[in-house]
Parts: sequence; C-alpha cells; structure tokens
Amino acid sequence: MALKEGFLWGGAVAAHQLEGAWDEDGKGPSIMDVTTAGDVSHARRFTEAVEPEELYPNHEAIDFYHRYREDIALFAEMGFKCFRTSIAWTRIFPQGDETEPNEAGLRFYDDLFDECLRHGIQPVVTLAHFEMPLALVSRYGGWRSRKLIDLFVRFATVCFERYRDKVTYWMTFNEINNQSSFNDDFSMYVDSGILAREGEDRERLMYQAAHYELVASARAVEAGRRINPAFRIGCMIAMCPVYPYSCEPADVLLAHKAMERRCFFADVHARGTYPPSILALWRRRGFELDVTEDDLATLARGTVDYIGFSYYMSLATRWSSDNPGFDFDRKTSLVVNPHVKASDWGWQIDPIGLRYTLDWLTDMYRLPLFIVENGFGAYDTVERDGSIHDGYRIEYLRAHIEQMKLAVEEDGVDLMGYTPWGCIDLVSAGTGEMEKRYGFIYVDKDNSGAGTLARSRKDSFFWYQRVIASNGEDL
Ligand code: BGP
Repeated sequence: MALKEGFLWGGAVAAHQLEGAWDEDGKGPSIMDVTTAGDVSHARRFTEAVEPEELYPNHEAIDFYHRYREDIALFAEMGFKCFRTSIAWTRIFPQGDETEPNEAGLRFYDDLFDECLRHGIQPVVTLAHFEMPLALVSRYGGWRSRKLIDLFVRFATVCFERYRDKVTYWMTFNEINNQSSFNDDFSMYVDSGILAREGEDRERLMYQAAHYELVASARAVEAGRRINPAFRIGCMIAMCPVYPYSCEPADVLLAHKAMERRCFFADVHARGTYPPSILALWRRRGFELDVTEDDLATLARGTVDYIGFSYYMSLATRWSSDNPGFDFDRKTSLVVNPHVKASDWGWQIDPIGLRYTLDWLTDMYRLPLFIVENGFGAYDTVERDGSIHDGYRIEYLRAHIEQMKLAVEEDGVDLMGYTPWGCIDLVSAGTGEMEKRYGFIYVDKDNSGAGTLARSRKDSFFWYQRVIASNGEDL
C-alpha cells in the first residue's frame, strides 16, 4: 500500500515570518511585530507605551507580500499540491476589535489564494499563528479575557465567508499547546498574548487562557461548518513525544504525565472533553476557573475533523526526588537523549519519533492526521556558482518521510498530507534569525537584514520535486 492518491504534498509557512509589509495597506501591529528572538521585553515596553527600537526582522521578512507570485510559481515547479500559510489577523482586523474588516487585507488573501489555485495548489490556512493584534494585549490582556472569544470567532467567520470557495482546509490555533510551558515567557506570549505579572499564578493563568482559546476554536469550527459543510477544520498541536530516560518506573510515569500535560489540548479538540487528569489537577491546585456549562457544551459540539501537528524532535525526561508530584517542566525536567543526534540548535533528530507520534495520535483519537510542520533548521552555504548543496536537509526529510510511510503502510495511520516547514527560507520564530534555514528555496538575506532577497533553488528543491512526482516512492 502506498500513500493515497491526492496525498497533500506541500510546504508550510506563517504570515508573520515571511510576508513583511508589516504596516502596509492598513495592517495593524501584531504581537510578533514587537518582539524578537524569544525575548518579550520589547513587547512589555510597547504595551507600557514606550516606543521600542526598530529591530524586528519580520517587518520586511522575505517580502512575500510583494513577491508571492514568483514564490508560488516556484512551489508549483516543485509540484506542490497544497500550501500552508496563515492569515495575519491584523490585516483583517488591525486592532482586533473594529466593527468592519479591512478590505485591503481581505483582498490580499483573495489574490494569494487565487494565485495558488491557478497553479492547482490548495491553500491550507491557519487562522492564528502567533499573530494576535497587539491592541488586544494592551486593551484586554490577550487571552486573559473572555472577550477574545467573540473577537476571534468574528475574525474566523469573516475569513470563512470570504474564502468559502477558495479554501477547504483550515486550522484554528497554531501549536496551541506550547503554552503548557507556562514558565516560559515567550511560549505564553506567542500562544495567548499574555505577559505574566510578578507573583501571578502562571499555571492557573495558562489553563484559563487555554480554555478560552479552546472554546473559541470550537465555536469557529461550528461557524465554519455552517458556512460551508465541505470545510475540513483541524486543530494544530506541537508534538514532541516525551520519552522516559530509562525504564525506571518513575521515569516512565513522568514521561506519561508530560504527555498528559502537553497534549490534553488534543483531547479537547478531538473528543470535546477535558481528560480526567486535567480536571483532577485543577481540583488539586484549587483552581476555580471560569468554565461554564455552556462552554462545555460548545466544546462537545465543536470537535475537529483532523489533527494537524508539527514534529521536529522528541524529548526525554528523567524523574528526580525533588519532583514528588511528577510535574513536568520543559525547563527543568528534560535530559539529553544519548541515542539520537541533535541539530545546531540542539533539536534532537529522531525520525522514528515521527512514526511513534503518528501511531500514538491515531491510537488516542482515531482521526485523520496532517503533518503540517517538519524540517531541519540549518546553516546553508552558497557555492561560487550559486548552488546550495543541502544534503543534510535531504537526509533529515528522507528519514522522516520513510517513517511516515511506515506509519501509513504498516500501522494503518490515516494521513492527509505532509507540509515541511519553511519551504522557502524565512525568519525563525524562535531565534529571529534568517540563517536558521529550512527552505528548499534559498533567500538571499542574512541575520543583519542585508541581501538582495533573490530566490534560488537548493539541491533539496530538485529532490523534493522527485519525491512529489513519485508520490513518495523516489526518496
Ligand atoms: C514552530 C512554529 C513555526 C516555526 C517552527 C520552527 O514552533 O509553528 O512558526 O517557526 O516552529 O521554529 P524556529 O523558527 O524557531 O526554528
């Protein structure tokens, strides 16, 4: 059995990492327009009404806003069947709470999606990829506020109505579960627009914000189904399977707890209920969250059609006696897995972990899956003749596709498609750098912002072209 006919081969990006044009045609500032490289201090200053200095690499990014025709032609040359991007919320609602959407912003995505469709490429659209309007942080504290539910659902509804006949595949919140690392300022900020205050109970804050987002997602799913029953609307989870460091029972239990804490979001999206372990945790901690009967009914109705997920690496954890409650914390509970190598940024490379993830998600949720991010961030070298020999990237992707095929062929996983991350070089979300590159297409721009922005084909471009043409047989 091979990959199914119509398998969605493609690539993935996010608006704020490649479009640039951050303040053109009426666009408002988003949370990512005032922060860099995992550092939220500028964002804090901005919301305290101090003008921060200009150092945001995504303001220009790779200027996709003006060059998308050329880029989509290159995707088409590779044979893409789909292209995953996000709609920048602040192009549509610049401040987030206007009564009318911004027509120029809506028109940009009309043109972009038309261009994709003209080349036979299906748009796959994430509604919120770390792009909350900054004004919603200043005015409402981001997802601290229940008010955001209505604002997000309105944004989603405007997009569903406008692109009803152009987009079939949607996702609500990108990597919604990153915020489970609530001790990490950046994770909280990008997922929820929350800048935690001194002395606040961050864990409680995270569960409250996550609940509002999950309700917003469920309401968006319901709205989307009403607008076009043919839509397929998914969630998007950052999947890094957490392995026990050893077979010592406490290590195994801690790894299991880590998966519960990181992945309960998928339970709510897919099954429409919170798992018992999370409800018990709220009781144990004495969290009295704003969760209404109505919310629970909404969650049960607005379950997703598929699970989209990113997979870059696996993690490993080891229990110690100063963690009697088996609380997993990404900052303190992780250990290096001696059985796998890591990228230059310390991301552990584990192709078998992808098969494990596909199997695990299928066992848990019995839903179609979509690998919407996977890839190898690396430094590339341009040779004198302009060629780029990125064999390391090919090796990474090949090994992951092999495991993906095994999951489909031998384990019965229902897989919709595969869109490697950063199919064209773009600004890294985690580091703010250009030179952590993922692309099949090289973009001439360095970390300081210098470069012509010219595009060129790497070796991996021609390799991926063959992979798609053979539906994954020629690796
Ligand atoms: C995911 C995000 C992407 C992307 C990717 C690679 O977490 O959804 O936006 O950036 O990771 O991460 P980085 O850019 O930090 O290498």
